[in-house]
Parts: sequence; C-alpha cells; structure tokens
Amino acid sequence: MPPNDGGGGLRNFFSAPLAETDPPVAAALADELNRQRDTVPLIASENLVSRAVLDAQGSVLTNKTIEGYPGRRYHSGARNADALERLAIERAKTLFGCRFANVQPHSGSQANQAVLLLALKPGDAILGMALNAGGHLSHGAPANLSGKWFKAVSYGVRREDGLIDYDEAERQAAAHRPKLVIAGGSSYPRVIDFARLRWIADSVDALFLVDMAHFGGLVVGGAHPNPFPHAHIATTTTFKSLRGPRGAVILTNDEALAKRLDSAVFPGLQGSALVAAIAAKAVCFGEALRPEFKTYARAVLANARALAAAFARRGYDIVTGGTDTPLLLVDLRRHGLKGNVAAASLERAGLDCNMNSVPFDAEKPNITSGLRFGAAAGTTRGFGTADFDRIGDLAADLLDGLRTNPTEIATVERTVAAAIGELTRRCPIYPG
Ligand code: DSN
Repeated sequence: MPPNDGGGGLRNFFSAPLAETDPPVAAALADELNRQRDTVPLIASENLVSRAVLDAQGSVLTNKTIEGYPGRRYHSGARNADALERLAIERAKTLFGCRFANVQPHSGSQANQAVLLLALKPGDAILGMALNAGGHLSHGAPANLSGKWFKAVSYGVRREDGLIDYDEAERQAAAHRPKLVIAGGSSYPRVIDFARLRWIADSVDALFLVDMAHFGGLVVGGAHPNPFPHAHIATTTTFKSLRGPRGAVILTNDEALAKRLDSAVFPGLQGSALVAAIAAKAVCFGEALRPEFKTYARAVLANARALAAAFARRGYDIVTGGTDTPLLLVDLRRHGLKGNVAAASLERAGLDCNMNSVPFDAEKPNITSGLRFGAAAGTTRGFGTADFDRIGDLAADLLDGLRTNPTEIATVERTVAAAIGELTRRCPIYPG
C-alpha cells in the first residue's frame, strides 16, 4: 500500500473527508447548503445546477493541466480532456445552431475580452450599451479594462420607455466608427433588435458581438430569438439561465473568426483550460439538449413575467413595463426607496436579489434606486407562476413596510420569512 499521506505525512490525504481535515471550510460549505435550501433565489446571475453538474465540476479533472485544443495539447495525458472538450463543443454547436464554439473561457468577462483581443488594438473604438442603462462592465465601462484600454463609447435607453435608443447607437457609430459593436448586458429586460444593431455595425465595417449571458438559456430553449445569423460572434455565460457551471462559451459561424478566437482565448488570454469546468459544461449542454429544457425555458419566462406583474399590481414600477428575458428591474424612485436598503430587508426575510441602478439613476452604484430579480433559479427549484406571484406579493409587503413603517420592518420580515419557509420546504433542493 502507498503511504496515502500526500507525500508529506498528512493522514489519509486521498480519502479523509473535508469535515475531518478542515472543519472551518466544511462548516461554511454546510452552512451555504442550508442557506440555499432556505432561500428563494432571485439573483438573475445565479441558478441551481444538477447533481450531475456538481459531480463533474468537483471531480479529479481538477488535477489536469491542458493547454491548447483537442488533439493539439502541450501536456500529455489529455485523452479524457480531449474527449470532454470535443463533446462540449459539439453539444454547444447543436444547442445554438452555429458552426464553431470555444468552451474554454473561465468567465463571461474573459469571453468578451477574447473578442476585444481578436478585434481591436489598444485605443480603438468600441460601442456598447452603457452600464447605467443596463449594459455590462466588460462592454466598455470606464472602470473596466474594456473602458480603460479602448475608446469606449456607448448608447443608452430612451427616457420615455426604457427601450434601447437605436437612433443614438446609430449616431454614436457614425461619429466614432467603432471596430466592435456590442449588444447585451446585465439588466436590460427586453428582446434586442439584433438586425438593427448588425446593420449599424455593418455601416461602419465593425464586428457585431452579442453577449447573451442572461438569456442564453432561453435561446436554446426556444423562448427567445437567437442572435444568429445577425451576430458575427456571440458569447454567453454558462451559469445563468443555461444552468451550468461557472464559465462561458464563445460562438460563431465564421471559420476565420473561429480560428482567431481560439488563439485569442489561448494563448492570448488564458493558460490551462479548466477541464473540470469543461466537463461540467458538457453535462449542462447535454441537459439543455433534452426536450424538458424547452419546458424549463418557457417556465422561466412565464415566471419572470408573473413576478413583474405582481410588483406592478402592487404599484411598483417595472423598467420597460415587463420583460422578455429571465430578469426584471424594479424602479423604486417613485416610492423614495433605495436599492441597498430594500435588498438587505429582502435578504433578512429569505429572498435573495441584488440592488441595481435603474436607467437615469441619480444614486451611486452601491446605493441605487432599483432591485434586479431573476426567475431562472426559482424555476429550477420548482416554483411556478402562482409561486412567483406570491413571491412578488411577499417582496412588495417588505417594500410597503420599508416605505410606510420602517421602524417596524423586523415584524414584517419575520412574517415574510415564515411564508418563504413554507415555499422552500415545499420545493427542496439537494436531498441528503
Ligand atoms: N454580470 C454579473 C451579473 O449580471 O450579476 C455577474 O454575472
């Protein structure tokens, strides 16, 4: 028998459970499991993955170093890594109906950075949706690399209806002649006119990137328009509505772009791919290829709309008046509430969401006048439209309480927490 001591005298290095070897870490994991079990998950950038995805992600594949692409690796022992990456690529292409996929990006931001690296030189212009209008940090926000190293110009939304101001995008493109036009974002709840933005990109010979991080799962489930054939390149994270591990994919139909994208990801931006994450992406894509995923995707959309309707019924403003995606944005300005205070109260009652700037928000990003909600994780948990209607009512009870009687909010939070407990116990997660 080998010593089984990790080469340094540690007892049962290959077999001792975490609870024995590192109790503080094990305690935090156990507490996190309980927290997730007892919470209604409404953070738009989260979901609950299957046991199968967890198994792939938490596997011995974490030991493997690979650089390069299947069949062209720089390290030996890549037999299973190659098979898994090929499988993930094939499944991603089938899911999104496109010809090429890179499944190595560690995150959505790195997927977008790979596109920047491919398309631009430092100082070149990019045109994306402004962060405070619903865009994403990696689309040219001043604090992000994309805004610091490139000349980032932006388009926003219209004051009257919160919808993308395509005329402004066209004017900005004509004035700055960007090399890359980006669609998508973190808190824009409506279908984007991909054809119009592609036309704008074509008018200045720019590449057109669609970042579908939030609605990618709805695209593969047939509940949202596909950015192809309009996009030259599309990126999506894998952990939001797509319901997989942390990470992202890059997709295209253009062979020449695909080759340059591969080089931009490795060696341009990343070193070794995360093989365990690629295996978990393959599992997630396999799940998304099943017919049941279409049912889930339709339910995500119906649930997001039910939640928006519940807030509206209770007198709260929904940016754009509704949603075509898994997310919705509640504008608290008319009620004089702050997003940070409201999110903290919801969390104490067992509702997880995030404070979020609303378009034309006068508050700082760490205060905000809005709350962003997502329906994907709650749908995975098993909640239907009646549950989301109830969840909206419970959240509105808290907002009403903060508005009318903030000193007594703890009483409302206890009442709402009891109702949340009934919901979460009815739809349990991760048994055992
Ligand atoms: N972009 C962040 C969000 O939407 O919450 C993280 O994915």
